[in-house]
Amino acid sequence: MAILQDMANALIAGNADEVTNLTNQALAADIAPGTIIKDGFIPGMAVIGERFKNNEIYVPEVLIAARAMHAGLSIVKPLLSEAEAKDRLGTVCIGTVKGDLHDIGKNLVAMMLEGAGFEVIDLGVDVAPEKFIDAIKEHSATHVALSALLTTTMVTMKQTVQALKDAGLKDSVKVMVGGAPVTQSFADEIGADGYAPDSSTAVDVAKQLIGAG
Ligand code: B1M
Repeated sequence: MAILQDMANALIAGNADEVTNLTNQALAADIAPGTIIKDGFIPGMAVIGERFKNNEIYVPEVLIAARAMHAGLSIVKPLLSEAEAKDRLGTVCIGTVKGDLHDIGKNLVAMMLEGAGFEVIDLGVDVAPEKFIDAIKEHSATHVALSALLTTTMVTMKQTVQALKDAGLKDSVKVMVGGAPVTQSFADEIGADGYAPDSSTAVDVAKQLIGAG
């Protein structure tokens, strides 16, 4: 649909006002909230992710595009909850591990997961293992997603996975890890169930882990 392509283009251009206008127009034209996310926001963010990966754009452009996506998401999110609450794929508790304050990538992963139909509980940055454990219990989470951007906080990631094991939660929640210094072999080493190098893959991995991919 042309309006969704326009929306993706506006998001890529970082034009939050245009994304807002087009989102309202799409809703007025009876396009479902989930379709707006799936065929408008996600393709736009996928282009941004790809350009960022290829060093064609840098962090400020990513942030501006993410802000434009948030402008649209804030409109469709309440409607999505109402319309598609029963179809939620699962609940993901996500956070940047203790000692680490980087949240740009984590926020993108959270947005993509949300857009893909997961309920996302964002615990923020500098999240201690106990806080993850409390949130998993409180929200009956199906997944926990840990982000780390520093080689020093990869250690905390390992400690968090161990804390989940000690709390007896490791078998009931799927543990996903990611962040620039994190690799598949590190994920395997610490006993994580899944690793994703980027936010789009994070969605695929989250789905695969519950057999929905
Ligand atoms: Co920091 N920083 N930083 N920093 N910073 C890095 C990470 C660094 C590589 C820069 C460098 O030296 N070249 C370096 C780490 C070196 C290392 O450990 N090997 C570094 C450093 C050293 C530091 C400080 C220690 C600097 C200092 O104070 N001396 C300090 C640490 C503070 C702390 O955390 N305790 C620090 C601080 C900061 C700022 C506050 C200034 C700012 C963060 C702002 C914010 O996040 N709100 C910042 C920034 C912006 C960066 C860089 C430039 C960009 C990070 C970023 O946002 N990338 C970064 C250099 C770089 O990466 N080029 C750097 C964009 C983002 C979209 O990508 O986060 O990788 P990314 O997320 C991707 C994937 O990794 C993946 O999906 C995302 C989207 O595709 N992903 C996941 C991420 N989390 C996931 C979780 C998942 C799955 C996938 O779960 C399943």
